[in-house]
Amino acid sequence: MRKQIKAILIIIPLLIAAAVTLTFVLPYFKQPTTSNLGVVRIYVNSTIASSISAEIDQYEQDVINQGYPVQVVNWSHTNVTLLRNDLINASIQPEGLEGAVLIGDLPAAILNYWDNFWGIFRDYPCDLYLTDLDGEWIDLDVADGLFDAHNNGTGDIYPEIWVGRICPESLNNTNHLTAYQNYFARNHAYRTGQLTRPHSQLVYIDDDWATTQQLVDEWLGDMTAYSNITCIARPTTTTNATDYKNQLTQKYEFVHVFVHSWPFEHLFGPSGYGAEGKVTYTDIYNINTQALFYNLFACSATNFKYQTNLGTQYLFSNNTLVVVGSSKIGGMFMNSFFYDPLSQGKIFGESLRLWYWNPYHGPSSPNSIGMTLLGDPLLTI
Ligand SMILES: [Ca+2]
Ligand SMILES: [Ca+2]
Ligand SMILES: [Ca+2]
Repeated sequence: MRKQIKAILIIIPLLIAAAVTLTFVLPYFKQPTTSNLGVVRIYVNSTIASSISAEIDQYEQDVINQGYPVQVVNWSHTNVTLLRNDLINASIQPEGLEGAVLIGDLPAAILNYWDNFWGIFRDYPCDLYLTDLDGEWIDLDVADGLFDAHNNGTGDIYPEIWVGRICPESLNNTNHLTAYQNYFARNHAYRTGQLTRPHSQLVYIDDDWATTQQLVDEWLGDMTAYSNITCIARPTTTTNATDYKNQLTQKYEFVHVFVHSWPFEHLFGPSGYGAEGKVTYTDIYNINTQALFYNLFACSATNFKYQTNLGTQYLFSNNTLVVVGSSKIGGMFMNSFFYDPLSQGKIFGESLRLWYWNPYHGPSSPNSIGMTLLGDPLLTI
């Protein structure tokens, strides 16, 4: 007994000394956010807030039940810089910031780029502007209000937070209030286990990304979130508009499609001419789509500034909860950097944020910078 006390008396001062030494030697390490969740800010366009207040109340409670501190904000400013500044301010508060859900028509940064293929400048909304909080965004030609360049600023060009948008207001074929109500109803149903699918994924790869079996195998090798995968790719004639429309009525949980596209239609067949048929936003509207989640490797499909863009049409169709895709020419490469976190139970927003940190197609890649999340970024597969 006496020996033990003696040992303890010797050990305690040693531990204190070690702790004091470590305090001075080691730099401050940030706690992993998974063990101490930061705030989720839910921004609601103030013009619709009262009409969907019951839905927002339920959604807020659902996010609190996930373990996040939640702040609901009614937002009326149309200037995207004010929204970004609000996010920056929230991120430097002691409780930290995980991300934001943008409900209703809320501002977006518009970027300008040179489309090599068509030889014209195009504009697209870029939500990386709202998630990279310490990088710098530059409008070289102040008069046009379009951002042209992105650099490290005081930090880096990578995203610190995530955002997702829930807004049906670009659709002219859908009652917007009903679309919000239905979306939040199925969102709550999914969260409470009343909307389910077999844990399965359709990987649908049209001609130009399925030129060889080896290429198909490379895409499939990165689809790490599901073990039950149906791949339709070769021969290349098996992938076409008629077949794809039929596949959308099947009960997959997740659809990942590779196909040439405009914001408002998919163009099946090689080189983007639609030789194997088109799938328009009207088709998506009319089909009883069954999947809950989509990854659209489909140029400009989530350009949510276009009326009746495909991404928004998918999101407010039947059962859909999340659509990931590109608002410009491009789409997701290095898919395992997105699917690995999803398979580990991370939420969609965080999975897309982590994907941006991949070594080859990060924020400096023109293929990546339009990546957008439509729907609830707090869901998991
Ligand atoms: Ca500009
Ligand atoms: Ca950054
Ligand atoms: Ca095909």
